[in-house]
Amino acid sequence: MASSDRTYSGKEVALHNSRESCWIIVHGKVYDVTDFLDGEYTIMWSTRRPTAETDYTGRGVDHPGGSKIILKYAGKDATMEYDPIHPPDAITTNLKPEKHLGSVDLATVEKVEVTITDEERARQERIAARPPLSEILNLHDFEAIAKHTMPEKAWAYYSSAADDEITNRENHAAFHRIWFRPRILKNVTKVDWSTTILGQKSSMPLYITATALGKLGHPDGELNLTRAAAKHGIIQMIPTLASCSFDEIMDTAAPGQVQFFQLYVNKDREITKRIVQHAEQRGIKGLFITVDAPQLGRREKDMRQKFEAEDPSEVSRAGQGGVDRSQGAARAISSFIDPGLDWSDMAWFKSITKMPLILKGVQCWEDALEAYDLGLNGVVLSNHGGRQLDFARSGIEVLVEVTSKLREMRGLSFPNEKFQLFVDGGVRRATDVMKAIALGATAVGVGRPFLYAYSAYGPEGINQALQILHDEFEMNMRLLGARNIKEVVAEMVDASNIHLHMVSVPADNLYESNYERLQGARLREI
Ligand code: 173
Repeated sequence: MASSDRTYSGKEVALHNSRESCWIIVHGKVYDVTDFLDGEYTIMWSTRRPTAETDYTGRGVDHPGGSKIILKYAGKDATMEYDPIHPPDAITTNLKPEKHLGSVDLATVEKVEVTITDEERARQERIAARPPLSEILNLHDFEAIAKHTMPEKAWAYYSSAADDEITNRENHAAFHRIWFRPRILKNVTKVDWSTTILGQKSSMPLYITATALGKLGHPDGELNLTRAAAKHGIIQMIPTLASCSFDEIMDTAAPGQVQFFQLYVNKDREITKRIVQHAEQRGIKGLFITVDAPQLGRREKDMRQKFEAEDPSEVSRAGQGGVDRSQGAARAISSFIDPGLDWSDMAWFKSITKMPLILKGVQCWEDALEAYDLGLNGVVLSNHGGRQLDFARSGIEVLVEVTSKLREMRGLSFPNEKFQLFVDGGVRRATDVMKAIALGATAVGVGRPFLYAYSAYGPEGINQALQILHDEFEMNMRLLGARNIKEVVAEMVDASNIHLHMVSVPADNLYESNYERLQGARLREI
């Protein structure tokens, strides 16, 4: 058997290009993935090498992307295809050590021929036709450019939402039902919109929330966010399902940079414990446990992409005893998430970490109250960007009932140091953030807009997005008559219509250009 310190030539690897013997190269290492072709594959997403008990579970799951895609790279370098959609350690975690064959002399590896399709050529032309960053005026603009310049699959994954995408649209629309009651003559020469979140300084009352698969939009993935967060003094919430490894992100952070961590709870609690304690040991300042995704929602735009990408024989295997690949990588990589998580687990979390514990994905006051009564440190009122339960209400709407009920039932006032409320979903403007702050939130999370910013314009894009938000805060704090975040109070907004699920503002042309028409089923081309 080959030993893992051997170095192969590209030619040797290229000989193993069949179903019988299938080797691939990822990041300069050679792997024998023949077994993955017939169902010895299950993705484990962890920050660490597995222990003997959790390893190589081999539950007979096919490679979620199908064997075809592996065979396409048989004998070749698969790094480019592998990177965005796999956990950094997917191969090492899932493949028995004896299948890690060694290294390859990359100079001898033939470059994978990338056939440029007409579609790709057209996309490159659109990229060349992007307006200069100086013409990008707001967060909607990034979305509009990203939509036309991102690879179609990546756009479909980031932008898709559950079912009829009603909640997805509602998230931003709900902010349209809140209007300002500005104060005048306040001497607003100096305005300061910095704040503290879970006791940590932030230059704005917002944080970068967790989103999966950051490399789909740009090769540096989440590191774009880490660097921009450092530059602008805001906090990044690192996702469990980042394309970059947790440690890579932590190592990229500036000294003293504050980061939170979003946790998907693994069915194997030992793995969860290891991840949580590793995060704490590396200095994470808040643990956000996702509680709204016991199963992944149906994102049909994303699903249709997969159908179109596959050949008819693959599609017809689904539902006939074959693996249903129609929900793609996201469904497959989410299979470790424990739908059995319940309230009784919270005591366990408290026993394994001293980090502040926040539930991410709370959608009614009853659950917020329960979290408070259990001594947790806060909740994120969120519907997961409209990607989970369609017709879940917006976080900003839920905020109004949570503050009111917790005031009534526990005498709490908000914002509250001990039990902090966060909102995410639909935030596109500093005014959206200010509405949430006025209504009692400590801060809001922003996800997709930052993905679009770096997908469309790379690191400068995310930098510009944050600068735009700073500029919007400066102006709108003055116009509202608030000199600091404490002065952004409930009396400054009229949210009396928040529970009316309709929008009475003029038709929003931004919606027309950014949100896509939902597609019905289409005939395949024959
Ligand atoms: O919203 C998501 O896409 C998400 O949270 C997720 C969950 C599991 C796997 C991939 C993405």
